[in-house]
Amino acid sequence: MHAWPASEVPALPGQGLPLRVFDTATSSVRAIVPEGPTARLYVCGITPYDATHLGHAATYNTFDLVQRVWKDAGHDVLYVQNVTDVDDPLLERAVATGQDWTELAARETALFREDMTALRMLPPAHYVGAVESIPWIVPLVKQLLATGAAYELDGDIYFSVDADPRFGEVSGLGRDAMMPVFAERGGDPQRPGKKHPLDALLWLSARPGEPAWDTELGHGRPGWHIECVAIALKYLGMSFDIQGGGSDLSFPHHEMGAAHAQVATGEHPYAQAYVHAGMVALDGHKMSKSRGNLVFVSKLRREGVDPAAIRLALLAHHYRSDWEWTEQDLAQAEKRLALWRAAVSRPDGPPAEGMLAEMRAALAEDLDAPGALEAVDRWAAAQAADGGEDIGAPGLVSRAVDALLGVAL
Ligand code: 5CA
Ligand code: ZN
Repeated sequence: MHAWPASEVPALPGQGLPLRVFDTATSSVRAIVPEGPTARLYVCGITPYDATHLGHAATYNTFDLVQRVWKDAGHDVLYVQNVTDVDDPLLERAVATGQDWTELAARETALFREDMTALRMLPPAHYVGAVESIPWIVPLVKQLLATGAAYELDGDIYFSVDADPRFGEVSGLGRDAMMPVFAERGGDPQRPGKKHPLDALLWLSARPGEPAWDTELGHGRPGWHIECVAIALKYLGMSFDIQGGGSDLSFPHHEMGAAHAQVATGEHPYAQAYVHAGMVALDGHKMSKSRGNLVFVSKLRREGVDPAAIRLALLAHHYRSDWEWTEQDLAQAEKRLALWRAAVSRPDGPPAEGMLAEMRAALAEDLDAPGALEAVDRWAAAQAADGGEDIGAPGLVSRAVDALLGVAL
């Protein structure tokens, strides 16, 4: 499917620093060094049964920063994102609201594109739906069956977690700790007949009233984890640089994805690093479509909120922290945006090269966006205090804020 239009990334003088970022698998901040000129990034996309909320936006903002740091350091970026356009929650919502599931998915995906465009998130080179990836999922599942890593149960096909000696490496969880999380996040540990309770669905045979496709695996539809693996392997190959998503995806989704891919290809690792954004909450609970405690990006936009202010509100929190959205977040971001805009609208100002260096240093060290904002705040405060005579400074600040933070002043 098509992605959304790219906003231009202005060129900056000099070059940014290599990216260091927290990798869940090693529990450490590590330098992520792409093998060649092109850095490869896969970010898990939405399940399109409801509109984009601020939690989604915060997660996509995180990986937008990753791309901006890489580009600033001289890399090309090959970015892939999926859309889980057939899965249980989408089908359940369609039935509950009497809608056609394809129309629901198409409408919410279109709204997501609009939100991403408004927020100036860089688009993926390949934006791929689960449905369109079925032709690559089928051979991958066949390969897992052939190696004995997958088995059939009443027409469904499961991945055997015992087939991967490295299982647990991504999340760092032991099997006892995995159990309740697996049950909470779409797994079926109780199903009788499974070889291990943690075994994950690769393929579901057709259920009455649900969509299904005729394939060599039978009449059915794909499981969730294998969808992302098939898309990532098709467009990025093994050992791509970063597998990204929110922290709720580290287990089971990214753990299973790594296991599926490593067992199917016989290669390791699936990704060089697994990077996870913290969860955004509202009213004391993680914002989630199933709970319904949501603030939608599109609703804020309709109310006339400047998307640049939404983006600044997200950037004010470090990507790894869990945080709660309040009205204050937006009010502070609007105030900051107004100050910055006033500062760059003057014909000259204090030199900004130091600010650029500080922004680069902050972002390269585990995407410290709050640190980058403070660097701009300091420049704006100096501008307000006694101005300066560097006629290039306001333009450089505008370009730096746009190129590195995706905020148009
Ligand atoms: N389609 C799958 C991934 S393959 C999925 O998880 N879809 S989603 O719509 O539920 O979430 C999309 C992305 O937003 C995921 O990376 C998820 O981790 C992230 N996300 C969901 N809720 C929040 C939240 N409250 N805060 C931060 N990120 C969130
Ligand atoms: Zn995914």
